[in-house]
Amino acid sequence: MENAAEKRNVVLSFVQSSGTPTIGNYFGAFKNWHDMAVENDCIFGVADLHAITVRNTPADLRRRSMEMYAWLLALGLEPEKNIVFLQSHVPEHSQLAWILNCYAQFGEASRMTQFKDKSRQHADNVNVGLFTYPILMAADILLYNADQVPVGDDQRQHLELARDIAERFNGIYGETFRVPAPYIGKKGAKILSLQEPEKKMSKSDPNTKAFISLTDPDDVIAKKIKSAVTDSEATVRYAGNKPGVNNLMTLYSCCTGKDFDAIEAEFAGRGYGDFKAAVAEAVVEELRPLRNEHERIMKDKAYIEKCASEGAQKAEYLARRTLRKVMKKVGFYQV
Ligand code: AQP
Repeated sequence: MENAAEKRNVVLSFVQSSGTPTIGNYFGAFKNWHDMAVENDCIFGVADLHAITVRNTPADLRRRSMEMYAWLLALGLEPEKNIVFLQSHVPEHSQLAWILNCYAQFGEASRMTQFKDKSRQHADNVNVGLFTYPILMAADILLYNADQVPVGDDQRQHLELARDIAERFNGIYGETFRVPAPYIGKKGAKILSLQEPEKKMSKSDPNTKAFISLTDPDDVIAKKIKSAVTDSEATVRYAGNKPGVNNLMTLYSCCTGKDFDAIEAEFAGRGYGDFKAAVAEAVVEELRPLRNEHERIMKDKAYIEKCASEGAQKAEYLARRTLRKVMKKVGFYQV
């Protein structure tokens, strides 16, 4: 991948196959991935190992992982030029995660807000995997010496931990890992729930009206936006006490490229009905080509499997090199 004459940045990011991706995943992550793939060496993965921190039906997990992989292809990430693969196909992720577990502190992992949130959501299944999720994420990143990791705002804390672990390990054993930098997009880094706009939109939210899936048909998108929680002021303006309207303005801005001042001017003197209709139309137009491309790719399972298998081979080659180096430094006896 690397051209000897010109060193390109390695950009890496993953998405869990914990459901159908939402417009939160799309604006917070996928769109940046697509843009960054032009000028960087990119590694994109379906984090299916992360997805088992909550209970799944095996057949559902298999289907969702394949569908998620197809979304990465539908985004145009070009598996011939980039590495696009499924995390569970490369065992080095789990192997490095174990080693890094021994270089992460219990106190650090306990501070992760996603662990606290998910422990509340899944009080009947607070498993150790949920707790060590950020360490596996650190392994995902550090295996490939990523320079930049484009993520939504919710992953910022996990990325900080990955950086801390890398620096700690380098401090003990000498330069081993590249310390990755986060890339948080200026727009869409935190798309909020349509029903509870104090919290982020999530694909695993039990309330399906809270999120827009990339597979939602046009009329469903329009209905969900129409029923989005706003406020009683009936004025389209961006303000601290209007999370629902701010969120819809963000969506509209992500789709149209207009800034908040322009949006306020466009809807001055008009109510939320007009505004929501315009947001719905913009979101529908933004998602339609992607959804069509996904439907097309999903009909060609052989192509999906060929890409996934080649992607795993390329990823494993790089991952094995890093893991070997790490094992040597830690002191494992090698033959
Ligand atoms: N609401 C969001 N706004 C902006 N970015 C978001 N991302 C997720 N939700 C939003 C970003 O999408 C990328 C992939 O996320 P993930 O699937 O690996 O994990 P997640 O952050 O836990 O996403 P979900 O949708 O909330 O999944 P579940 O419901 O399974 O927990 C990441 O870069 C993330 O920041």
